[in-house]
Amino acid sequence: MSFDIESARNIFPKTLSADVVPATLARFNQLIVEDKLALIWFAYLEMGKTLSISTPEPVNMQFVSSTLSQIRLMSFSEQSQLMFDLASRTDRPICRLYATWSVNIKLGFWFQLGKWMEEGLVTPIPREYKLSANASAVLQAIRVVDPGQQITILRNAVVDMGFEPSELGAYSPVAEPLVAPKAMAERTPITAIPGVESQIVLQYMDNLNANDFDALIQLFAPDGALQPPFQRPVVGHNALLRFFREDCQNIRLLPERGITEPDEEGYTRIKVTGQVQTPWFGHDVGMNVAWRFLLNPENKIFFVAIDLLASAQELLNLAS
Ligand code: ECH
Repeated sequence: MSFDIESARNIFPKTLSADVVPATLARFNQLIVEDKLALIWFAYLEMGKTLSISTPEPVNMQFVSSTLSQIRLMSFSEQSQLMFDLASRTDRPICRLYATWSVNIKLGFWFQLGKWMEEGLVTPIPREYKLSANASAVLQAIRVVDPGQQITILRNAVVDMGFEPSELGAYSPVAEPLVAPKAMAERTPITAIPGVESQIVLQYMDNLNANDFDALIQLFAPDGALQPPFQRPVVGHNALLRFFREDCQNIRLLPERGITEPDEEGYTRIKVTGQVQTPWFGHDVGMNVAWRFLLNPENKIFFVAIDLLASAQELLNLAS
């Protein structure tokens, strides 16, 4: 039996991913819009006490700056309405525009609004706002998960706002400008991952760490796929290149250990566990992840899934 993408998704089925993330988001999505916004605000303030978030580079904010200035000029009630509409995915131009932005642009947009809310320049969430019992329970659920899971919940809540991209029609996606790949002399290659001999896997990590997406893409089979945490696989070189350029700049992969297992018909399964850092939080948050690779007989990546792990103990689970 040769693999297809659906069957490849099931390699290393004993990997425990952080199901608490989609479960908490599903509960969040049931809340009324006022509660959603207030809950994110309270979660954000609480997390800000232990984690520091990096200010986005001005060049990355150039595409949202006119929208942000427009919002600053609005009255408080217009600003509230706008946030309400974004969170409830109302059909209005600004929500459609938001849907064309890459993940990091959306996060940068809210980052700036959050700052202005703190400064009182954009309507704040009233301090006396009382969350419903359901919303308080969701906030409590967020408090008790690890920081990597907390920021993933926040990120995914922000991604889903605005408007349904598949209903936009033709549009040009807006992403941060591309940074140049790191010069060879400045790279610190990953020399070894215990349990993993494959040069392809090491090169995958090194190229991603160096923002060298053209080299990275060459490691994949033409019909190869990558499945980000809690998402459907991204399939084929064009879609992968677009995904890497839009969503994967300046992330840091810190693989720790792995296991290699031959499969049928010349395929090889490799599982690696370790940590990932996002430029938003740097060293403050190490997300515990697994990479589940399936290499084809030509030694190309046919499939790789990235899972956010249920717990730090899962870093040691290399069972197939
Ligand atoms: C305020 C109140 C009103 C409503 C809103 C507000 C603002 C909220 C803000 C939230 C900011 C949140 C942020 C979250 C950042 C999360 C980043 C994450 C990154 C994970 C990356 C991973 C990468 C994995 C990958 C690997 C690969 O090998 C292949 C590629 C890839 C408060 C105003 C909304 C401002 C900044 C979770 C796991 C390892 C798949 C990418």
